[in-house]
Amino acid sequence: LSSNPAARRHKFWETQPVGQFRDVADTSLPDGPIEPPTPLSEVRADPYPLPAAFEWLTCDLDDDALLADLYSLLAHNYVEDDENMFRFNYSPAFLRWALKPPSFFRAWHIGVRAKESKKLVAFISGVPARIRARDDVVRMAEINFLCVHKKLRSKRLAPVLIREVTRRVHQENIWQAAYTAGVVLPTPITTCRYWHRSLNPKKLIDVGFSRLGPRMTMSRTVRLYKLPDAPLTPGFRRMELRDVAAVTRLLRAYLARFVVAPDFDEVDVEHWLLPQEDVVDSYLVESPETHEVTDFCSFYTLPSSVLNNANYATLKAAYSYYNVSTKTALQQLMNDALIVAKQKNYDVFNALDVMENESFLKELKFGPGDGQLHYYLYNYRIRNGIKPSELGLVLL
Ligand code: NHW
Repeated sequence: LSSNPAARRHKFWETQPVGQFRDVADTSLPDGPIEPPTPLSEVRADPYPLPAAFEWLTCDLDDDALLADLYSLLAHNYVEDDENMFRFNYSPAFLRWALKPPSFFRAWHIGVRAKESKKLVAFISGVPARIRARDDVVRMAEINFLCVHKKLRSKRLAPVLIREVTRRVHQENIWQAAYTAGVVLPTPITTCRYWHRSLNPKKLIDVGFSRLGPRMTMSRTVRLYKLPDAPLTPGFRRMELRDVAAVTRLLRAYLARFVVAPDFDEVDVEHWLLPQEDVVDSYLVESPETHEVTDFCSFYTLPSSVLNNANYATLKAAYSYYNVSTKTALQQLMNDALIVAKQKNYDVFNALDVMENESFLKELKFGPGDGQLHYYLYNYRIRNGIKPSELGLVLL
């Protein structure tokens, strides 16, 4: 039809309670739920039908064999960059962390397998979250890891997976969801960009992730991205269990500034932010004088497989997660985050232009990436959307 995404038809999405492109100009529509909840007795009781050769499988991620199957489905079929040079390679430990937060629902870990071979061929998941939109804290599902095996693409399996997860979310009396995607669907609440900070520029250039700048040599490039050997801020240290209360206080006060943000309590902070090797890392500044925790930064670990390169199989990437500065300038705090990521052998540090990240990206030598990340809410309208800097939510 047109290269304008808003002009494209969406046979599935046009049937769903999401902001529709045709309503964008209608200022009479109120913020908040698009449809009211239906009585639980009216929620469909049976799973949606699948093509005859397939069956639903509620996944038990404590089962190592099942987790290995999920890992492998995603490692071979999940998100690639536009040029098909890299593919996300979420680790099994990461998947367990991402999918089993406090009060998770096993029924929301939804696989599809071939009846005969029992091979896992598709997946979608949700986890519960409390997300605040303006003054309204809403129970939502965060939907992620939607994946259909490459051989089964374009057969309208994705809408069946989405309807099924929606049904199972409704069964818990939850009527809203949050999700992100690289594709444009009706209708993003905001559109963000990834920025990338080289830590190992030589490898990034070798694998084709980045290019040597004009009039740059490799040795000048290596020098440009060089970082100190150890963090610079006095009192900068790894977060520990005993810090959960202080970090929760910092984070709650900070996230209150954004239009859309998670409503984290201590139980959430312990799960989502307490360091786990090669999954999530958090650091804070404890004042050497008062022992008060004044600043906090965190990143998660998401490697990418390097497709078709003779020298390297994976890129080790850190993704900026939640950061709070009250005493240490955000730029200095993030410089220390870069330094620890470099110490831990990450190749690149990525960050979205959400929250106050714009204030340090250029200064700390991040460069803009080519992909965009669109944020969506299901059954919740935010008229006119928001700016990336008004968004306080990072999904994995
Ligand atoms: S985004 C990552 C999604 N995964 C990948 O990109 C992996 C590689 N690709 C694939 O596996 C993070 C397939 O291409 C997928 C589509 C499975 C993506 N979100 O089956 P068909 C998430 O996981 C629509 C939503 O023929 P396919 C977030 C598309 O617009 N919809 O396509 C997930 C079209 O509908 P339309 C997507 O290529 C959020 C229809 O699917 C989509 O074989 C999910 C075509 O289906 C995407 N990323 O499979 C929504 N990609 O109306 C949650 C395509 O345009 C909503 N589509 O005709 C909330 C639910 C809970 C509510 C609770 C109250």
